[in-house]
Amino acid sequence: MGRHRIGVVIAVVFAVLSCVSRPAAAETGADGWLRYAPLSSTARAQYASFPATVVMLGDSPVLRTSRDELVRGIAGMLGVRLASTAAVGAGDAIVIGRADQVRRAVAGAAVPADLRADGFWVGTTSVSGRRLILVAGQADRGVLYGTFTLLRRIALGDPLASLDERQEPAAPIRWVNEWNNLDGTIERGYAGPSIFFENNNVRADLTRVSEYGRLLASIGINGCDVSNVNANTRVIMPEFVPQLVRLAAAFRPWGVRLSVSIDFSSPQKIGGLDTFDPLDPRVAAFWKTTVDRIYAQIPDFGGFVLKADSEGRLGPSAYKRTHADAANVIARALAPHGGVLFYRGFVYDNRMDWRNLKNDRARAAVDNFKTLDGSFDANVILQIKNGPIDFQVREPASPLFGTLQKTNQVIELQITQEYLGQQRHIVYLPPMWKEVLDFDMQVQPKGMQTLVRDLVTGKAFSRPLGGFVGVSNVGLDRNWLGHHLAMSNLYGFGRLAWNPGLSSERIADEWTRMTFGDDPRVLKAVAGILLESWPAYENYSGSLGIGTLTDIIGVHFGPGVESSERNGWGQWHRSDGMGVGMDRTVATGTGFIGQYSPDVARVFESLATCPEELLLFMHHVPYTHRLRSGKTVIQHIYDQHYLGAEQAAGFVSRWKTLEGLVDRERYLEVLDRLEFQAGHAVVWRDAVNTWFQRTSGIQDEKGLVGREAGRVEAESLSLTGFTIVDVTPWETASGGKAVVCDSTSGCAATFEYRDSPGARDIVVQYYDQSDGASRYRLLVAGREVDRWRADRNLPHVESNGHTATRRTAHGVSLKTGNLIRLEATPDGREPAPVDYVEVK
Ligand code: GCW
Repeated sequence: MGRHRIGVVIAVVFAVLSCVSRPAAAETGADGWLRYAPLSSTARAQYASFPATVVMLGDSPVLRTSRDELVRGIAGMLGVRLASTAAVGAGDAIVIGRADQVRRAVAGAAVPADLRADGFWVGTTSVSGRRLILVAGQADRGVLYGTFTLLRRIALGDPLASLDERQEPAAPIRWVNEWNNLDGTIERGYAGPSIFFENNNVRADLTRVSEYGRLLASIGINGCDVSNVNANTRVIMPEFVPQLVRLAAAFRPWGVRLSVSIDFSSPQKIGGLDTFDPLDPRVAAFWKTTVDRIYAQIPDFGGFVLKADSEGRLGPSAYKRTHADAANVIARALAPHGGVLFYRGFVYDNRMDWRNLKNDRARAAVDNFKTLDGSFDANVILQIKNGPIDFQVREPASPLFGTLQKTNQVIELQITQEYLGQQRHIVYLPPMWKEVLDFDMQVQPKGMQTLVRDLVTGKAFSRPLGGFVGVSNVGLDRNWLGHHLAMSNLYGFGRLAWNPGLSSERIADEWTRMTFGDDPRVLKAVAGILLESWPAYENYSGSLGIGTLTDIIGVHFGPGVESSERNGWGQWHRSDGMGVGMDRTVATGTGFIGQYSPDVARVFESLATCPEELLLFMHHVPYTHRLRSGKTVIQHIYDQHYLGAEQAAGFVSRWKTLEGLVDRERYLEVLDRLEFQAGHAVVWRDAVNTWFQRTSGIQDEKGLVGREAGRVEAESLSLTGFTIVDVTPWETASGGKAVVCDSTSGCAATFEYRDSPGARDIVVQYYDQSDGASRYRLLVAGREVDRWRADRNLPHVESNGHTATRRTAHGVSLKTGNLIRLEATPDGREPAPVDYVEVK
């Protein structure tokens, strides 16, 4: 056999093999919801007469992307390889192009003449016996969005026969922000290093950026700020601009405009000036030169995001100038090029005196921006976080949305789960976002609703620019966000930015079908987990509007109830021996409630009408205050934490019903995260509950708090080599203490099982610090029943609420009198810490 023939044979064998094993190999999560998995034969049947040709009218990078995506999607889902042509011919076809072109090419097509920016129409028509599917965009981007919509319809198994759909986005701004640093790290990123930068440069290989552009385009996102709002001046320096050119090029075929974050002191830091005073003409000249230089190389550059006078960033206050002065000087440089300036509303004093009960960080946004309404230039957009504090598990809608009427605004939502479990917990966010978007600010004349979504889209006060910004922070992890299920949040953000009227249920259903297929058992289990996940997380991390009771001055992950108090950061919940909550009333508190319209304020101000999920955000009440259920606040706190932990445990059992229905890789990876979450929910529950029990001095009337059945403290076991240590904060260890091992040859803790014989779960709570990978072995009567390494890469180097982790050995057969032995070997600086063992 000649070399050539051997090559052919190998290629054929390889093709056959890779075909056979393809579904398994492909499921890394890299394609997100754009898997284009083959449709089931029943679903495929209804597309039996699908055209085999795509006609692309006109030509541009975005049109080519649209066509190629269509070819890819149809090949994947229907197994049809579309032929591509440039003109409508004799047979059936899918025709894609701008509305004017489609109208010209297909006589009588019902293409609307007045599509708004980014809008499209998809429909079917028949011309002299030929069946045509038409995708007509207002401009190229609309064609792309229309194409993705057609593909989604097929993926969801919708019939196409009577397709006649016009869509336009709710708002022009649908952007993501990525808090990426130039060194490749990501602030509040939980899925690996940056896809954009490494070693202070743009990465050499930008494949992942194009792939990200594809995901973004598929949900209608049209802009991306790639650099951290805690900005690095280098990103706009002349020598860096050619690198930005490469990023813009990677995004361009997907209709995503590039933007970067800027440092307000740049004129001084990199411009050679002795000032960055926004009213100094030399400063204006610096911004103009800088901006002109960028646009000369990136004509479709989007603009800048600016965080000024916030968390240590320099801003206009250095020169006693206003936020409007600061925004406008830069906006004026951008305006001639069509660029926009996002000015962040997240401005507050982080050195507030906590002793003063009238101080309130929640007031900051309105206090800072109210008087400036109307003084921003037309291309300035105020970027406002959904709530007045900072992405907590429950906050009211920021009153700033209703305060600004002559200023463009966008809502900033956080897709990355900074305070919400950092993608180690599943928290499906559309229900939370929708509560804010659907909140009625009541700032228009009586009888008229002023929903937050109509304020941010610009509809309520006819503002030309408005919309949605999502802080996404995807990383190099193949599945983008670290947790396969977390992609539902990126998907949900885009879908809501396009149409905030969509329901959370519908979004969850769409996403699940495309991500995991349409088996009804999968749909039910996944929807169940997603829709219950925010309430569950709220239940175990901080209910009644108290805020996420995490270590707020640290990594924002695990419990740390007291960290909010007695510091200048203003995330106070003001729990003391008598009561809990921030008094934000006008009558006796900080007056924050008075920042809402009178009708809204009236509801929040009164204990009788304040929604209970926001009770402790708005009021300080005694622990014995009775809720509408008749329960006291303190008992409610205890009970909700038990409920939340149970819900998280339920996610594991629901997911387990999907074994064999979901591909192995994603099944196991999701299972691993859900099991961690269920364990960490217990950590949360116990930390918060024991803290409140000790602080309030009021016992749990159900007698559960602090008395977990079957639990034995590590410090009470018979220890070989282990030493007993205090854990800080105390509530993050059962009994406040743990044991650690300082001997490289390992330590052991043993105890005798005294209960009745049977199959039991043995739980070990240990601390998985990030500075080592200790090894553990669990033995019963000398036989190993479990072994593991503490290598989860949790975000801390100490034993505390961030690193507390539970490991369960299921169904271990125990006899009365068995010796249970835990062996532990430290690694690096991690001393194999153990908190307790539980037999259940
Ligand atoms: O939530 C806080 C984060 C900071 C972030 C800041 C902001 C980028 O903890 O990491 O900084 O908000 O939004 O500016």
